[in-house]
Formats: sequence, C-alpha cells, structure tokens
Amino acid sequence: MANGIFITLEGVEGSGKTTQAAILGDALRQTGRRVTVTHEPGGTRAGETIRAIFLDPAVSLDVAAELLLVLADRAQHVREKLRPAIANGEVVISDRYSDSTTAYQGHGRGFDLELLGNLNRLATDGVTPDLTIVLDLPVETGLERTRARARGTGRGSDRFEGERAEFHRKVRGGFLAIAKAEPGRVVVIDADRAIDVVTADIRRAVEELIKQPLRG
Ligand code: Z5A
Repeated sequence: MANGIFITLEGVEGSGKTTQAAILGDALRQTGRRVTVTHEPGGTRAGETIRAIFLDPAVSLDVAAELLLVLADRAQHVREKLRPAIANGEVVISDRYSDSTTAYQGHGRGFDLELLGNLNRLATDGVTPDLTIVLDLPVETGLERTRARARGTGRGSDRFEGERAEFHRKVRGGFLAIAKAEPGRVVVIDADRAIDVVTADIRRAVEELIKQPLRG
C-alpha cells in the first residue's frame, strides 16, 4: 500500500484554493491513488456545525472564542478524518489547515504566535502536511473575486469578508512569513494568473513530492 500523503492549500480569501484543490484531487485520482479532498473549518459533521457558527457574521464572537472554535474543528477533523485517511494510504488534500490559524488569528488578530504554536500542536496531534501550497495574490484581487462570485450566486458575505483590507494584508504577510520560515514544507505560488497556469505550477510542486508525473 502506498504511503499516505498530506497536502494543504492555504492563502487569502479568493486565492483559488477550493478550485485548485478539486483540480489537484482529480489529477491525483487519474494516477490510481485514493484521494480525499476536505476543508477547514468543516470536513466533519461536528466541523460543519462549528463552521456555520464560525462564519456567520450575525453571530457575535469574541476573538478568543473564534480561535478556540477553529481549534476544536481541527482537533475533530484530524482525529475523525485526516489521520485515518492518511494511515489508510490516501492522498489527503485540505483546503486550509493549521497555517490559517497562524495567519488569521496570529498575524491578523494578534494572538501570540508561540501560544498558537502550542495550541496547534494540541489540535493537530502530530499530523503535519508533507507539502503546503500558499496561493499568493493581492488581497484586493481575491476579495474582488469573492464579490463577483457573491453577485453571481447570491452567496452572502462571511465574518472575514467584512474585515478591512488591512486585516487581509496582515494575513497575507502571515502566510508569506510562514513560507519563509519553512521553505522545505511550504511553496508559494503566484495565484494572480489564469487558473490553468496556477494549476501547472501546483502540479509541478506535487510531482516533486510524489516523484510521479500528473496528467490533466
Ligand atoms: N479561518 C480562520 O480564520 N482560521 C483558521 O484556522 C481557518 C479558517 C481554518 C473560511 O472561509 C474562513 O475561515 C476564512 C479564514 C477563516 N475566511 N477568510 N478570509 P471559507 O472557507 O468560506 O473561505 P475561503 O477559505 O477564504 O475560500 P473562498 O473565499 O471560497 O476562496 P478560495 O477557496 O481561495 O477560492 P475559490 O473558491 O477557488 O475561488 C473564488 C472565486 O474566484 C471563484 O468564483 C473562482 O471561480 C474564482 N477563481 C479561482 N481561481 C481563479 C483565477 N486563477 N483567476 C480568476 N478567478 C479565479
């Protein structure tokens, strides 16, 4: 049985994580691998319930409550879904994971990064990505994409879309700081380009990890 692999996609809102996670999942399935594509917050029944509270702009949440909710979501996601799938030899792709907490609650909200490191260790229980792809782009471009999607689908804005651009810029800086500190795990890809061009760069990074060409 092939070893399980854990890949995470990170980045600011509208950077294309969900789009690229689905494309990458399909490309990996074409190699005959079993693939789980999942996301945070969410990914489990408990997680989807937490997600509904976490993102609802009408629900008042202190930033400490926000932090603890996303950690509770991760603790459940790891133990119920991620670790079993990885142990079963699957490729697991998660749209957001622990780096989002460092970037949003740490760099964005201002929680102490050492504290967040300890809390993330508790939540992740040693489940660390083999590869993290940060999709990087100017926050205005990402927010414009999500606004355009909202106009097209009627989807309302969430707790974070209402934050000022300055907050999202700090978050972007957080992801870039993580990438600088952990170059062996984290690859930054310019996401301000056409979808297929971004896909090609992601494919190259994943091929390097799995030592196998991808099609599609
Ligand atoms: N959060 C947190 O604070 N702490 C944590 O620890 C975790 C999360 C885990 C999750 O919301 C929120 O939770 C998130 C951080 C916080 N909020 N923010 N900001 P979410 O899951 O609902 O939102 P998101 O993760 O930011 O996803 P998103 O807004 O859906 O963006 P995305 O997944 O990166 O992008 P997408 O859905 O693939 O694409 C967005 C639109 O752009 C869509 O219409 C696409 O067709 C289009 N798109 C995608 N790629 C391109 C390119 N290359 N060119 C043009 N258009 C494109």
